[in-house]
Amino acid sequence: MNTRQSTAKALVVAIIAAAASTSHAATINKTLCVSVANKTMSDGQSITFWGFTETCATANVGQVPGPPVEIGIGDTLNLTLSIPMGMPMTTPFEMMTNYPGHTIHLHGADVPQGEDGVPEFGARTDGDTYTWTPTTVMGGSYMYHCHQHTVKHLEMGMYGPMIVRPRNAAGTGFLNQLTPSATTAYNVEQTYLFSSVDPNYHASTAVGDSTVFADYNPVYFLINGNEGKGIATPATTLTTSPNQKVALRLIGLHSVSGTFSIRDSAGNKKPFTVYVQDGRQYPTPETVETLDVGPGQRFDVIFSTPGTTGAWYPQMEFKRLRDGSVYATAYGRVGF
Ligand SMILES: [Cu+2]
Repeated sequence: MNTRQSTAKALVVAIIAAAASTSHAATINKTLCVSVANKTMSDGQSITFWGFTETCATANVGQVPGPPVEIGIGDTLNLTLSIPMGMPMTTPFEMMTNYPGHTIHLHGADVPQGEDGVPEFGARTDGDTYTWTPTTVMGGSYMYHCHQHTVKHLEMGMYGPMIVRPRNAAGTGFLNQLTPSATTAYNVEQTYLFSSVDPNYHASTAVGDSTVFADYNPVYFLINGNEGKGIATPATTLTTSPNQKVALRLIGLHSVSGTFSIRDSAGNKKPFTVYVQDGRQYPTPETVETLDVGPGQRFDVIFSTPGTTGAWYPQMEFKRLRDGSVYATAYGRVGF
């Protein structure tokens, strides 16, 4: 290494060290409750969900997905699940005779077992506080979900996005970057949380170790809780301008396979670059036209809008686990 390389390396180390500083770290306290949410689907069928909500004193206000949990690198998150005292409780707090209550599992977070929200490993199911402090290398997208009888409760809608963001040098706000690396800078961002729904799993008879759980036959495929069955009826929309960098946070909470792409109105694929997978930055970003997103996975990607006005359609082909055939495609829209 020559002197110039050495100086350059020292500068990079200094910049990384500055970005990694946690001297301005904050403590984020957030409380979630569980509430029923009834959604009318595109075919007119009403489906009962259980959703997390910050509106704890009101009935039937569950959100699917739950409210986003945002935390800065170096911050300490105290995420509290508040469940009314006096178990056993009424629906949705005690629908499962053998599996009462709920937890919050911070999926992908490196936490001690006591913060992990897994009842099989001793987690409380009558409310608890879950604490996590993400380090410098953990910028990116995560998810939280209930881990009580996961097959049932995940399907019922008990999930939401969790985003770990780099703070600015003063600690007063977040940078528009996926990670502390300036190479991940973007102008605008949006979360694409994928999920699937099998109505049979939502039936009141689907309790305990019911045989209904032996097979999974999803009927509805959601982005951010909406079906978005065509480009004219997108599940989620973002409006920006030409020549902008758009970050999409892809979060897989579906229980099937899926392939993500971004296409124009004629169906032509547009390239996008994957910077972060499962909360860790790639050493070398990868530019692709399709990306398989499986259950539990997260990808943070960036694409550039073209120089002229128009719209592109980020979309997810939901596929059968057995043979990869497509169930349905859910569409979003980015206008520019
Ligand atoms: Cu639950």
